[in-house]
Amino acid sequence: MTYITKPQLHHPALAKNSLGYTRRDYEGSVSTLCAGCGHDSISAAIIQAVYELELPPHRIAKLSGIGCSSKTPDYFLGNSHGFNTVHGRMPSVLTGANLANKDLIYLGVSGDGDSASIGLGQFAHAMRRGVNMLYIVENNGVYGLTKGQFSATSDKGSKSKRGVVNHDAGVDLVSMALQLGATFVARSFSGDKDQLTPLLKAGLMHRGAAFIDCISPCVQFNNHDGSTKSYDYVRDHNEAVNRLDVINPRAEIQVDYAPGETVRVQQHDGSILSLHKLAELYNPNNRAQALGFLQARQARGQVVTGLLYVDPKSSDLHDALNTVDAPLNTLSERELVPGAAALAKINAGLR
Ligand SMILES: Cc1ncc(C[n+]2csc(CCOP(=O)(O)OP(=O)(O)O)c2C)c(N)n1
Ligand code: SF4
Ligand SMILES: [Mg+2]
Repeated sequence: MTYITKPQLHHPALAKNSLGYTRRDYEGSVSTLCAGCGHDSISAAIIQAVYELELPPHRIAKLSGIGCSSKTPDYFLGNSHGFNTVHGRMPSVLTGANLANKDLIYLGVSGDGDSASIGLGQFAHAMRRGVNMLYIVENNGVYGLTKGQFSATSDKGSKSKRGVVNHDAGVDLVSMALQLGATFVARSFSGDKDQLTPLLKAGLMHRGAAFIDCISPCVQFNNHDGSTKSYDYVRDHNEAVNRLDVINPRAEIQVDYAPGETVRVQQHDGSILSLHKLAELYNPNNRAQALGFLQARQARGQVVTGLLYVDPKSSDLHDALNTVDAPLNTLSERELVPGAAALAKINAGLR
């Protein structure tokens, strides 16, 4: 929470999207995070992505847990729905909200402590159920808010600011998301806005569980030699598998691509992901190969970034539950409580 208010006036010449909103209309309050924190760069990329997607702010619901990362939804999308939940509990609250109103676009924001430590079970079940959302972990390898303890994503052998070595194996949320059945899995870096912004756009438009693990250096507690989540380490070890463009269905679809070098994937809403291959033979439609590729590169000390896996035929929890088309929160009491005769018919069908 910040008490510094932002001026409401916009420069009249600021560019507007087709809804008449400027980029500033998607901002939130002034950030209170440390200057240089990677999380602020992710907030800036989210604002850019939603502005470019031309989404009405009232159609978005942002939910988070507890941590510096989970504070960030206060700093973007100030006119959207928001719920700051309990530490590690964002996925279950988001699942409930999504079941009640499937018409909103859900953005879950979490930290590595929030998702890989206390909230690991919640993360796992949201992925395997295919909750329709974009789930972002702002991964700095530490508990930033509580002063820099190792988190479960800290790599084995990495060092804390005071030189203490982490002896525990790190949890890799990207591998977990792939194994658990997420239908859109990516990793990016807060310092690479060109890669991150289109990934956010594609993830927001994806139907099903979309997951982005975003390495986001903590300048206060984890940006030193010996850390594998520092700005220098990620810049030196970044192995991008592809570059992504997202073409909105509203815009005229014009893609300049050379066969063999670009993969085009159409999403449910009609948007087209145009993937420019960088890593030789990298195929983003093969879950098993994505896991193998990740592990092989990880063994070489590389941080693989880009869109690692996407299922173009993805489905979500509502498809699995076969819910009605109308959002459940719009149904009347008569529809929700159909009476004794309807209940008797259902019971008879189960005998
Ligand atoms: C139930 C509960 N346990 C512990 C805490 C203390 N706590 C607050 S934030 C946090 C860790 C945050 O780490 P992370 O999710 O990585 O966020 P970061 O601050 O690094 O962005 C902890 C342990 C809490 N708020 N609630
Ligand atoms: S403590 Fe670390 S994670 Fe928290 S705001 Fe500062 S730099 Fe960011
Ligand atoms: Mg953290």
